[in-house]
Amino acid sequence: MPNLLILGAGGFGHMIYENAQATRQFDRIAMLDDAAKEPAVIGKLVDYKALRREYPCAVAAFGNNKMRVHWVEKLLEADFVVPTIIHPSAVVSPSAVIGAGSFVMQRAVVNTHTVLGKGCLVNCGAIVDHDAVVEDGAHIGLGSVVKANCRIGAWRKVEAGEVIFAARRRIDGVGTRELEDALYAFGFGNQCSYVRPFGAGHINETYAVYMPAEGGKDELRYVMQRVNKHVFKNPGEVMANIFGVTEYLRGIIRENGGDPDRETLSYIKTKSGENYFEDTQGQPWRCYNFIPDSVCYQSVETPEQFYQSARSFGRFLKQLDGYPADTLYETIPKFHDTEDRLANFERALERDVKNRARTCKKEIDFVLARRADCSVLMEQLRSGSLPLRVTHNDTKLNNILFDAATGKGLCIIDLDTIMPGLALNDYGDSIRFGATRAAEDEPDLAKVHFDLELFEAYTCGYLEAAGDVLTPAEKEYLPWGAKLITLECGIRFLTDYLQGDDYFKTQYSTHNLVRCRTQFKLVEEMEQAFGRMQAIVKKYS
Ligand code: ADP
Ligand code: GN1
Ligand code: MG
Repeated sequence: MPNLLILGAGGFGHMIYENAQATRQFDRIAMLDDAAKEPAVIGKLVDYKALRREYPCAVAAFGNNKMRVHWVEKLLEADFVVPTIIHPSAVVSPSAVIGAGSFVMQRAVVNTHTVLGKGCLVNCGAIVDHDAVVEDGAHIGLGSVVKANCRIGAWRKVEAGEVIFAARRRIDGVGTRELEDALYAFGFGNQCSYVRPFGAGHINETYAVYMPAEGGKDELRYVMQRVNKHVFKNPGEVMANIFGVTEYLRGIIRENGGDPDRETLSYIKTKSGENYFEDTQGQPWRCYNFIPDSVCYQSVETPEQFYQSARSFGRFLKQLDGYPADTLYETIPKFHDTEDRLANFERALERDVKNRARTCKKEIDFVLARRADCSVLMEQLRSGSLPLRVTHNDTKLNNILFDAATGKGLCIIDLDTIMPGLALNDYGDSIRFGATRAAEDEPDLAKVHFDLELFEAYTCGYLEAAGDVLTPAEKEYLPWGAKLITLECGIRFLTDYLQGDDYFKTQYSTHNLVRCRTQFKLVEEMEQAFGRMQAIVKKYS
């Protein structure tokens, strides 16, 4: 065993002397001091170089933080081995990295992945928790606590009994205190590389959350969303539905040999165990795992892709066939009650708060001419000829993720509106958005057409996947589902336009009116093609 030289023979030096003895790693231990006279002191500090051969190991036991680091550096320069002295009663994680000449005293704890620089002192009973960084020469005082992920600067003294909380890092892409609070609430704040806005929904605010990955790259790992509280008045109920349904789906997917981590969303609870986080403004935030190697499309590219989305939505209906519908909250009351949507429209028209009715007379007349249509499915529901099922209620193409490798539908997203509803509405909403090559907000109506080839692809996929669940009456009314949900959606856009755009996100003042017009153009073309739509449905029933 080597001999050890301790520089400094004050009270602290003597503690280090005892601790070095307790480690049983050294043979002879001697001290250097300019003032103290006692048998263990064999010379002055300036003698250190001359003693290197006899004492190959040396430490600097000075209470002054800067002086301790200064001497550690001099000892290293002079080719001494400068060991760390860790008392046997201290608990030091095997993953902790501790620099030259640092001391960990009796009953101190240095936890997982902690990094200590050189010449540090973790005094008796102090705790340095996981992932903390303690820079050169810092002194962590008696019985103090440095909490996880904290950084203690060089030469800093943490007082006895003090508790240090992690200061927040600045995260790239985070522009608001609320988003930052949400990231910390879900436990990503300390590692997160950056955040960016994500997706193209009309309702929520969505962010992609990147984390450091192997090879120094960043990886999209989580999706963080601020739920629109104006639309969803009771976020607790929305989240209860979502946790209930996704956990149920996991079981079904597993039973069928699928991959529950890819085929349904996995929502994450906050660090305090809540299923969403409420920020200081009362806005709700939630978070789920991003599904790697998945793609989300804003418009249909090929009939095959639309067919695949139909299979997915059909399968979704089937998977939820046994879900206890009475446990679901109605997150938006009367969501697809077309008669109620019509009544709201008529109220908005009467009030005309923005004086916009004069700019959309044609669209208003379009609705008024179809007032009776708004009751067609509602009457079937009331008479019991169409059943209530657990439905998604917002089945447009950008609410499904595709597998990037196979091109098949992978996972249904945007589960806010899962409620008891009509299967026809789910089928119809997919047709509304996807059975056309034009965007929902295409301003040039000459480009907006209802596409029967796409209609057929979807109908085929939906009936293949869900045909055995649907009743003959449901199948018969599928074309009505397509036409009425398109009319209803147009009515909703028009209502929002009349009310001043306080529901759907808009980019310009007539955005909702432009959206309404595309919907009504599609309704008109569906009306013209209604017989052919019925024939196609029949072909696949
Ligand atoms: P909204 O109610 O605002 O439509 P969504 O949950 O549908 O909220 O999310 C908005 C958009 O974000 C989606 O349409 C999609 O474009 C994108 N998005 C959300 N989650 C994912 C995901 N896991 N992968 C890819 N895109 C996603
Ligand atoms: C909204 O949330 P998002 O963008 O997927 C709306 C749907 C409309 C759709 C029109 C909760 O869907 O009902 O059909 O816009 N969602 C809600 O594009 O109102
Ligand atoms: Mg969406």
